[in-house]
Parts: sequence; C-alpha cells; structure tokens
Amino acid sequence: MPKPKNPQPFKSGFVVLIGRPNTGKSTLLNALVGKKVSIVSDRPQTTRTRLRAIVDRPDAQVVIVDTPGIHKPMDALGGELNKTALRAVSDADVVCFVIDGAQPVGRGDEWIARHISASTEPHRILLVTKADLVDQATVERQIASARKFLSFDEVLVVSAVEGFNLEAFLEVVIRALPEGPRYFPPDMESDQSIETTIAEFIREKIIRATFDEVPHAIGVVVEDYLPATERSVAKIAAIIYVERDSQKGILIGKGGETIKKMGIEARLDLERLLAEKVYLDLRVKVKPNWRRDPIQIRRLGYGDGGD
Ligand SMILES: Nc1nc2c(ncn2[C@@H]2O[C@H](COP(=O)(O)OP(=O)(O)O)[C@@H](O)[C@H]2O)c(=O)[nH]1
Ligand SMILES: [Mg+2]
Repeated sequence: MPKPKNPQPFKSGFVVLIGRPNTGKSTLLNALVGKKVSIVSDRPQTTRTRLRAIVDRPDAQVVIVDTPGIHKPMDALGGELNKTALRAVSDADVVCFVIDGAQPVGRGDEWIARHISASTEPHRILLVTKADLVDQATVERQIASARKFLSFDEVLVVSAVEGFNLEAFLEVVIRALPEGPRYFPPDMESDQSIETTIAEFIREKIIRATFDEVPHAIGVVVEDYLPATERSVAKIAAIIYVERDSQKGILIGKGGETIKKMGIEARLDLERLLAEKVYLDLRVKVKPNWRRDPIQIRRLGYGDGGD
C-alpha cells in the first residue's frame, strides 16, 4: 500500500478546563470524548480529581484535563482541590477559562483569572458554556466582563448539552497545540483507573440524592472489582465513608430505602460504563473528620493522586 501523504504534522498536548464549580467543565469533557468519563451534578465539589480524557484523531491527540472547580476553600479538602486545579494550569499547552453563560461573571471568576495570569503563558481561550440557556446579548456581556480581568487569544461559546460548537472548539485547540507524539494509546478514553471511575460513578449518585453537608462529607472507595465471567455477573464492593453517624443514617434512609435507591441507580450506570451485568455491594462507614486530614484525603484518592 502506498504510504498516505502526511502534509500536516501530528499535534498533541494538554488542554486544561478551569473555572468556578458548576460552570459545566465535566459535562463538556464528556461531550468532547463522546462518553461519560467525568461525573456531573449541580453541586460544587463534584469533581475531586484531576481527570484526563483523551480525544484521539488522525491529525492530533488532545488530552483534556478536567479540574475541580476553584472556590474559597473551607477545609483541607477544598484547599487540596484548588491546588490540584492550579497545578494543572502550569503544565498545560492551552488553558480554557470556563465561565457559565447563565451566571453573572463575578469575584470568583476574577480570583481564578488572577491565578491563570500568574502562570506561564500558554494559549488562552475564554469558553462560555451553556449557550442553550442564554441569548446573544447576555453572552456578549459575559465575555466583556471576563475580558476586563484577563486577555484571551480566543473566545468561544459552546453548549455541551446541544453539542453546539464542540467541533469548532477542538479545531481551535488543535491549531494551538504544538507538534508532538501520541501520549496515550488511541483507544484510551481517560487516565483514571477503572476502580476510581467506578468509585466516582457511585459518588455521583450519592451527591445527587443527598443535600446540604452530606455530598461533601462522602468519600467512596472500591474495595474489589471482579469483571464478569461466562458464569457470573461482575462483582463490585465499595465503601462509602462519611464523617458522622447522622450522615450514615441519612445515606441508609428509612428501612434502607435511600441506599437501595442509590445502589440501583449506580448499578445501572456502571452497567453502561462496563458493558456487563453488575452486582453492587455498598457499605457505609464513619471516618470522623476525614476532610480535614490530608493523609485521609489522599488515601481516598482525591486531589492530585500523587503525581
Ligand atoms: N443547559 C445546560 N446545562 C449544562 C451544560 N453543561 C453543563 N450543564 C449543567 O450544569 C451543571 C454543572 O455541570 P458540571 O459539568 O458538573 O460542572 P463543573 O462543576 O464545572 O464540572 C450540571 O447540572 C449540568 O447538567 C450545558 O451546555 N447546557
Ligand atoms: Mg466537574
């Protein structure tokens, strides 16, 4: 076979999504990869790890880095999440400052912008999300506000829910990336271990089913994952850590109703992820004050994961 002509050099690199919690970073990442790899909810602190997802194309490999939303830290966990997000920026080829099209640009955004401008000088994109929720005039006001405190090489408006401008976004990013090799195998979707992904999918269901303090107080660890065989379904054993007995009570619910419901939702989502039938065993344990203890935070796998 004749060798195909390769007029364009192969591009590769790291694109970081950074912004306030809830601006739609994880939803966007999933839409770009075309599969759910990062968990999503309407609560802050849903994303706790620096997750990298990979978009592989004939001309380029784009590694998209999802970060915890940056916010005023209330405990050691919050501080660790901010550090994780900011460290990702200093390693990036392209930084996308993500703002929510439907939420006024404010001091939280400005605080993040100051950190971005202090980092080295990667290509900078302003990304306005949730275009499906707002009109043109609002979007323009948002862009003008963001430009007051940071300059950008490019500005793009997207909707992850409607798939609007996602291809355009990838093209803009690829143009800005340097020439480089494939960093990951072409069929790899994320750099997160399967156990971590499973734990995160379970945590997402708990965040969505609980209120107030509880979503922030939980940590999930997968103790065991045995893939399905010809004779049996996959088996997953996971522990949900909480900080107080009262939180344990909330999670379990009257007669075990709440945990049962969350378990079913998690199992269905895990079956989609793993493409196999799953038996899910969930236990709840109390680990007092784990969020104030950097060692426990790492043990549960949140923050940078050590690299
Ligand atoms: N209408 C609409 N909602 C979105 C869009 N992207 C994200 N959301 C919602 O915004 C909330 C926060 O999303 P998430 O991706 O978890 O934000 P993150 O904290 O920045 O990662 C969720 O309820 C999403 O469903 C979008 O393009 N359009
Ligand atoms: Mg997120």
